[in-house]
Amino acid sequence: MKIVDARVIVTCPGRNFVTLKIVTEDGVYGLGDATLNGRELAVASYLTDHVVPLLIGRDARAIEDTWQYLYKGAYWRRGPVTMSAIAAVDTALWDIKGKAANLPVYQLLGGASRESVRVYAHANGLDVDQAVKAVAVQLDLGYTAIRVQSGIPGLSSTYGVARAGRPYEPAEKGGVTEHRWSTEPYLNFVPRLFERMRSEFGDEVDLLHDVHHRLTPIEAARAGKLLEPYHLFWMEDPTPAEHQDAFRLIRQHTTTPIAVGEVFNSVFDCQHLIQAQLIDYIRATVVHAGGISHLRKIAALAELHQVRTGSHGATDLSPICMAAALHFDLSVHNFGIQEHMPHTAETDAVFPHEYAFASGVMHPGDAPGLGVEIDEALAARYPYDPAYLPVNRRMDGTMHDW
Ligand code: EZ4
Ligand code: CO
Repeated sequence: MKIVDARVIVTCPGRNFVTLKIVTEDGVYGLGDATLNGRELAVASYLTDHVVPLLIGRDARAIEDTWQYLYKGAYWRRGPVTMSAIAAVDTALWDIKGKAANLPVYQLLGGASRESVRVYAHANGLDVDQAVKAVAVQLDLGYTAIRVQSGIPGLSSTYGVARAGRPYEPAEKGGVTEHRWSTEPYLNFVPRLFERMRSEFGDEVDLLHDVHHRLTPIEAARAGKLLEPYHLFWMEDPTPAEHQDAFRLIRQHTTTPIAVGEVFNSVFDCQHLIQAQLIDYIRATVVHAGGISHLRKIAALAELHQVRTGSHGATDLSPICMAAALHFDLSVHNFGIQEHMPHTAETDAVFPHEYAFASGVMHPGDAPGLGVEIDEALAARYPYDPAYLPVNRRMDGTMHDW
C-alpha cells in the first residue's frame, strides 16, 4: 500500500489550520492536523520541503516505522515544529489504516474502554458576574465540567477572556497585542472567583482553571492552597514546566490537582513530572506531541503512575485533531477528561466530521478511520491570514509568560 501523494492544505475559515493529506496507490487517503498556532507556515514548510519527499513510495501501513524514520532520521530531535509535522503524518496513517480495515481508529487502538468521552467546556467573563452567566450557559448545554476564567480587577486584559459578545480566540490578526500582568491582584482575586462559583452552582459541577504558566512555584502553591475549599478538578499550568522539579514545591503545599503539558512535544517532556507523580493530568495532545502513536506512549507511562490524560482541545487544534483525540480518549484506560472548545460553523463546514457532543460527553463515531473530512474546494476559499498569540509583560514592561 504505497504512498503516491502527500500535500499540505493551509486554510483560514476564521482561523488558520494546516492539514496534511496522504494518498495511497489504491486511492485511500488519510488526514492529519499540523496546526501550530501562530507558527503555521513553519510546519507547512517542514512538511512540504522536508517530509513529503520522504513519504512518496513508502508503505502507508508501516506507521511505527515511519514515525521512527522521521524522528530518528532527521537527527535533529523534538520541538513543536518537527513533532507537529510527525504528528500529522502519524494521524493520517492511522486514518488510512482504519479506512483500509473498515474500522474506526479506536478499534485499532484496543477498542473502547468507556461508553463515551467526558469533555469540559470553557466559560469566561470580563468580571465575576459575567463568568457566572457564562457557566450557566454551559451547564444548560449539558456540560458537567467547566473551566472558568475571568477578567481581574486592576488588570486591563488577561488570558482566556473573550472580547464582549465573541467566543474566546487567543490568536489575533493585525500584529501582536500586548497584555499587562500583575500577580498580586490575580492571587487576591482567584479564590473569590471560585468562592462565588461554588455559592452559585453548588459542589457537584467540576470546575477547572487555567493559570497559563504565570506564577512562580511558591505563588502557585499559594493559589492551590487558597483554592482548596472550592475543590477544583484541576489547576492548569500553574508555573512554566521547563524546570520540572518546581512542581515538587507546589505539591508540598497543596492537594489541588495539577494539569500540565499542552505545550509538550514528547514523552521526554512528561517523563519526570509523571514518574515523580508531580502532576495529576497530562495535557499533551495528538497534534503537538507526535501523533496518536506517540501520545499512546505518553499515556502508557502515565498509567503506571496513576496520572490521567486531559488533552488540550482548544479551537486552534483542527477538527482532525479533535477526531483523533476522541479515538485516543475512548480507547486508553487512564483517560481523565478532554477539553472541548467547539469550532465555528465556518470551520466545521470545511472539516465535516462524525464526532458529536451530547449531555456533557462526546463520541468519535463509527465511520472507518478518523471520521473526519476536508472540503478542499471550500478550504481553498479561505487563504492563510497571519495571526499571532498575544505577548505578556509585567507592569514595569518586563516580558512575562503569556
Ligand atoms: O492558550 O491553545 O487550555 N487551553 C489553552 C489554550 C492555549 C492556546 C494556544 O494556542 O491554554 O487557550
Ligand atoms: Co491551557
